[in-house]
Amino acid sequence: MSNNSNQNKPLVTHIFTADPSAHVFEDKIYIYPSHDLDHDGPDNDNGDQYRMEDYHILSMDDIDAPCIDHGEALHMKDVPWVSQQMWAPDAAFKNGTYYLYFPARDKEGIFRIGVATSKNPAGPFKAEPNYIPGSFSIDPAVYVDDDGKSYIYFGGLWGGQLERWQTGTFIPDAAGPADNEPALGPMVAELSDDMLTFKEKPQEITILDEDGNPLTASQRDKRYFEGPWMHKYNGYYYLSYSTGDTHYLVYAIGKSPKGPFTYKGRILEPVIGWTTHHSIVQFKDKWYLFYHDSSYSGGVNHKRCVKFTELKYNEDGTIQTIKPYED
Ligand code: FUB
Repeated sequence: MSNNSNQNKPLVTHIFTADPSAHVFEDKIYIYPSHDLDHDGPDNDNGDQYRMEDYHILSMDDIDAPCIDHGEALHMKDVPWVSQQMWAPDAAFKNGTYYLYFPARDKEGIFRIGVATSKNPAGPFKAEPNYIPGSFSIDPAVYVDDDGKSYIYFGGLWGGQLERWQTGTFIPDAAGPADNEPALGPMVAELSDDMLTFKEKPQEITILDEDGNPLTASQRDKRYFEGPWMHKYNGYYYLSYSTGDTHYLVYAIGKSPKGPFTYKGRILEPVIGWTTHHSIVQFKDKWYLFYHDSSYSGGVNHKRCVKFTELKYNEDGTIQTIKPYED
């Protein structure tokens, strides 16, 4: 599977990194990861072990070029509304400005999504003083469509708090749907032209099985858990995501950026470590999956390393499943 020196290896080893959102900006590959804190605290289902405090942006001039760490691009001490846990970010470019979208807990411990701006894809970024009004949960991913419209996708179960927003307000002890009920989908909203606010109330995305029925909460190897990503291939919208507690990266295809989407299959089999989180990007004439695992720390869930590998399509537009540790 590896045909150049960088593939399937940790891109950097001087810091722990995760949740890589890769983009081609200024003809280079920029990677916007989480920066995992190196601590030996306990691990739980609420994700308390993911105590990240800042972001470092990485770049590669070419797919086989050295990966550069551009240093601290944003720290939580410079974001007035944040109390802790700067989780998986994404970035977008529009109107000559780079935008960094990031989830973090506010002063009440509720996950919100913030935005910061820079004229340089590597930062440093300056955060807006408050989180995006109406934002909640985690894992923002922003897609700028060919017509110039931009969409933000977000949401994560368990520690990501998505279950708690089913009524539109935060219910601290709300449970998710029963096994026979439709699974919760990720949220989507069109962004305003200045990319700093939602243009509309976020709506839940429906993911269907191949018979046209919504995936149910019991279909844990297929249903949405966290880590949405949007890309377009041959005119179709591909929504990909993590199934969380079953540890797959999977995808669904639709004709509209807001869905509905039909489940199509797996992109990546489970990696070392609990979480799996990715992005998909075209660079020159090839497509790449950026992902992470916990291999470099010997399997510690919150000490992860970002990697990439080539992603291939079949003639019918389906994606070939990647086995992360097989050549
Ligand atoms: O990195 C913290 C959380 O772990 C992310 O927000 C999730 O997607 C999972 O990777």
